Amino acid sequence: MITPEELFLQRRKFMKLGIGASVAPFLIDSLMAQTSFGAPLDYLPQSSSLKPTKEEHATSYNNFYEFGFGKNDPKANSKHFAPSSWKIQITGEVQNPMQIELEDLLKKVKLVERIYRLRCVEAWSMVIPWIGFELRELLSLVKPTAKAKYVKFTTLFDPSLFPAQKALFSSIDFPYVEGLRLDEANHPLSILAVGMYGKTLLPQNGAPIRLVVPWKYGFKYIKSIAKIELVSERPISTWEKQNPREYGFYANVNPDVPHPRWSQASERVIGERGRQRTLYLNGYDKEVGYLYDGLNPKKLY
Ligand SMILES: Nc1nc2c(c(=O)[nH]1)N[C@H]1C(S)=C(S)[C@@H](COP(=O)(O)O)O[C@H]1N2
Ligand SMILES: [Mo]
Repeated sequence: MITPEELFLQRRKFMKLGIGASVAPFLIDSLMAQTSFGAPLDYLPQSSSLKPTKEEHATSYNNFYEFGFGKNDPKANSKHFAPSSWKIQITGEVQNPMQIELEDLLKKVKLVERIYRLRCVEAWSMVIPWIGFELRELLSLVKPTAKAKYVKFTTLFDPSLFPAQKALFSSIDFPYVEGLRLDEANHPLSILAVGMYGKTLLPQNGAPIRLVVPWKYGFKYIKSIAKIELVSERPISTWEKQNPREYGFYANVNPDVPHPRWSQASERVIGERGRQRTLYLNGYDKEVGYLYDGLNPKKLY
């Protein structure tokens, strides 16, 4: 349990962080304006027993290929990432398409904190206290049409901000693309994060806005989102395109479906000594399991 007092202290910490990334201040304003911040903290019974990974690890051991392939590259190569504003386009099969400044979008949604497990397909894991809002809130603003079956997300393409997007040869295609089925996107566990550890998201973690879907492998958590499209056909995500045998569209965490080159039965816990058993749907079976009734996880990985 996190007490109201602790929340208050967190808010103050948040305020003090007004400097730094230039996209930060509006987020703090919007958080301060919201009285309901933190209300669903105990939304998940298990979240109170989760021990967050040290912030230092979560902000320095990263995957963000736009800043390089090494785990330390995103932190090292994003020092000058400071866009002065951030527009998001929400388009496709929707009744109310919009192009909106993140600052304005955040006035229309309710920010919450969610402590979730994160499991990377590379068999390591962390626990992260996110700040964000439910994706379904944004979807209800744009009103998907009856033809909308999937949500497609695209990272900003701007080589002046993301150095690796300049490279002629790269192991993955840019811009990075991800997707969810519409019912997955509408699930209350799916959030768009704008902060973590009580602070505005840092560039290496996908500033200013990234997806978080805790029952799926980390590569679904697309960072620095510029475009969200409602589509009728299933999008092909970046890693699926790169190697469809190894990375599927669903990417649901499953200890019984090994990666072709390694087991997924256990995970290295970042910042801890040992490994732990990996849980089906990363421990969120009770919440999201019904979404996959009748799907063969060995085929639809
Ligand atoms: N645009 C973009 N988003 C991305 C990636 C990336 O390379 N580019 N890497 C993914 C992978 S593989 C993981 S495990 C998570 C890591 O998030 P973190 O560095 O904040 O822990 O981001 C995901 N989102
Ligand atoms: Mo990952």
